Amino acid sequence: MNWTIRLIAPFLLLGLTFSGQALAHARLVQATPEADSTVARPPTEIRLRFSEPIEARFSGIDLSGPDGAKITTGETAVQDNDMVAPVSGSLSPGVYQVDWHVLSADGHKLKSNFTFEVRP
Ligand SMILES: [Cu+2]
Repeated sequence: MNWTIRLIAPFLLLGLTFSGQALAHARLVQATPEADSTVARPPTEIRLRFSEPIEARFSGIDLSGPDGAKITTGETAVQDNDMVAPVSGSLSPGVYQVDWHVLSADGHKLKSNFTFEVRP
């Protein structure tokens, strides 16, 4: 029976290697405003940086206000690892939620959210 183990062991190792690479997909590395932060000045844009390039077509940012209502932002722009949504007008004091979704260059879809507070 030993020979079967010797035969399949290299394939098992190969499988582990590939699954390890698959786990290394794009993740959010920087956000402006920062997650869970309090900012004195209302942001003029929501800027997210990922660990890998992302695809513009299936990526986006949704912003909602203290009352939970969606806030219309400018069109989300994607360049390389960065995604930016311009915020027009001044956000009044309160807690805002950023919902983002991206398709990373390796084909994985990811989404998450965070909040920040505007407190002048
Ligand atoms: Cu991935």
